[in-house]
Amino acid sequence: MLHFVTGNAGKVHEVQSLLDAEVEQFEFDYTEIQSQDLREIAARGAREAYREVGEPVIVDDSGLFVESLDGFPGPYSAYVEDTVGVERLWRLVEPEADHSAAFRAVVAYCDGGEFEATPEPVDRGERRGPDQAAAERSSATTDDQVDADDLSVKFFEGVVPGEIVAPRGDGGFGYDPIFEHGGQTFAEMDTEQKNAVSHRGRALARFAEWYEQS
Ligand code: ITT
Ligand code: NA
Repeated sequence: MLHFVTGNAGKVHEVQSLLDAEVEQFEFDYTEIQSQDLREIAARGAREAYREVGEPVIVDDSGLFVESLDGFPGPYSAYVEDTVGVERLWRLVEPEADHSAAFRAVVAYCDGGEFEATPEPVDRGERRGPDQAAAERSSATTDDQVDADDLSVKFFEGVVPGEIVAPRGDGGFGYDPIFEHGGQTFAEMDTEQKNAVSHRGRALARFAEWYEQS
């Protein structure tokens, strides 16, 4: 049985809607280290939770990165939602000329086993300039490196670009009312529509492709 480690019911709903595999929510308060890196946070959570439950686990660490605020709130998105709130984040972005933003999700999987690293494509960067190759790497929507730490963790990432707008819609959770993609806010989409384009949906689709054939 796959355990999804989270206290966030909105995430659970999206994961259960997307994955064919049976998933059980596992509420476990893992150490959320202060880190700029979603991977580090997710990997720590996956290792701790695996040690606790002894069965396969996934952790989703995600965040909203606003261009004009240099990527804020990013890894601090949960803290900012709890303190400042979604409406006031919109007020902060409203006067800015550039409203562009991205949601990012890292799904970390741990089952106590070891995973093969996927080899880098041999032609990476050959037909592209170094700047573009670097940009592609930093905005990579797929990545499945292996952490060299004690317990192996496999990562699946998803990114979705959008715009910060005045709140609209009552679906979803968190920052969904102020994140617009393709003319609709995430809070105006149903779960399937959101999963088809969202950061979490993209990361989970990559995870599912790997998990269901392994
Ligand atoms: P767990 O750590 O227990 O999984 P969390 O809500 O604390 O739940 P994160 O630490 O990953 O999750 O923080 C992510 C923050 O970004 C949190 O404020 C979420 O509400 C927000 N967020 C993440 N994905 C989102 C989405 O799809 N739509 C809206 N807000 C999202
Ligand atoms: Na959290």
